Amino acid sequence: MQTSRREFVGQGGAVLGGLALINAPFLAQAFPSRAGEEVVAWLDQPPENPEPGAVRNLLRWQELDSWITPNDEFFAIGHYNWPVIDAQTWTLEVGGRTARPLAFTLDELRARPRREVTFTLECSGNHGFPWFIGGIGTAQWAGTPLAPILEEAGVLDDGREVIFFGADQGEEEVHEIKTLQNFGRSMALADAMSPDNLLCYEMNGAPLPEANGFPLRLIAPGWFGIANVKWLNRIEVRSSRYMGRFMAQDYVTLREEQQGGETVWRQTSVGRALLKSAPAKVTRSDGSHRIIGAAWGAPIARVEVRIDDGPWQAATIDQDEQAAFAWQMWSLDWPDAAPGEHSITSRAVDTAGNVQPAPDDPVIAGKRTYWESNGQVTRRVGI
Ligand SMILES: Nc1nc2c(c(=O)[nH]1)N[C@H]1C(S)=C(S)[C@@H](COP(=O)(O)O)O[C@H]1N2
Ligand SMILES: [Mo]
Repeated sequence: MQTSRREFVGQGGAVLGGLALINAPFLAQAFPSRAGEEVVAWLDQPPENPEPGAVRNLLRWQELDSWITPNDEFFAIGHYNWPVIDAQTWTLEVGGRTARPLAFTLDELRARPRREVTFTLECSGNHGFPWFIGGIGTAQWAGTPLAPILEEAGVLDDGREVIFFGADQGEEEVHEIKTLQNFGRSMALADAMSPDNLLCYEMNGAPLPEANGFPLRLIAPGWFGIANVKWLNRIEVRSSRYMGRFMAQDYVTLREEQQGGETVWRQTSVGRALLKSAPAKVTRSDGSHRIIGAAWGAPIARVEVRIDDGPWQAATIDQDEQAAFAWQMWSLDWPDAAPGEHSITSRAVDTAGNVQPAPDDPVIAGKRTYWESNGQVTRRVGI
């Protein structure tokens, strides 16, 4: 793969040892690190993952040391089974309300125009539970654009929704009627036609790992994880709204709002990513401390950090590794850290001036379900 990364240079501009000479693409990332630093472990470590069958390999924030998450450290979520697919016999079907139903082999998709996107994939449930704070990772995804394929299929005039089906299946029950269904998620036709969407077969230069959707998945940059359907084998255009489990039951945000003194309930399907940031780790080097974190979900203008009840301080944003849909690393030097326990909170501000909401912001306080938990994250550390 192309590794147009700059040399392994710390934020101060010093080349660290001889590492720059080693051709190891995922070591060679800029990251706000200092030679000889050690990580000060968080006091509030997340509890053990209670759902190892469905959720794997969560990011361990304090071990974060690269902009790109290596494939073997990338989290994975499978709500049904974890299909192992034979790429030789697998095909992608495109049909429904289309003039020309199409089918593609993996080789045929790989022969089409190739595009890459560096995109931070976050599960919308991330930070919804104390144990679930590592459902996030950033990869360079490669594939072929979706929109030209829908154009070739010829969406009929009444086609309004595009459903992406995975090969994984599970039992669903509606009014005591049990059915075996494939994982499915839909998008409005206009959203599906976005030039950003890729039919993705590669992750960080390697074929998609099985856990991340081999041989093909949708990559929908700017959308929460759930939209990025893995083990994709059928794309279906329909004239009516798709109301499958992962659109209309799970991954539904229920929020209380006050409108003119009345309580109004807003119940929405999880959709686009939201502005967010989190402290990743605190490091110590020669007795001085530094707070390092990430911000994502919207174009980031700045990140601010608060220690205990102190003032919000502007963090430095890494200018070297930036991409429209990827997280931004930031850091704040903490030279005068006093011994004892401290809390660290970060908040991101996007280029439109929106601020990542505080826990008591109505948008967070009025939210009843755990999805889309983009409120400010506080961690505890002992100095
Ligand atoms: N077919 C299928 N696609 C899926 C899922 C799934 O269970 N089945 N899980 C979704 C969820 S909830 C998330 S957060 C992302 C996670 O992608 P990853 O496993 O590659 O990290 O995949 C999404 N795509
Ligand atoms: Mo998810």
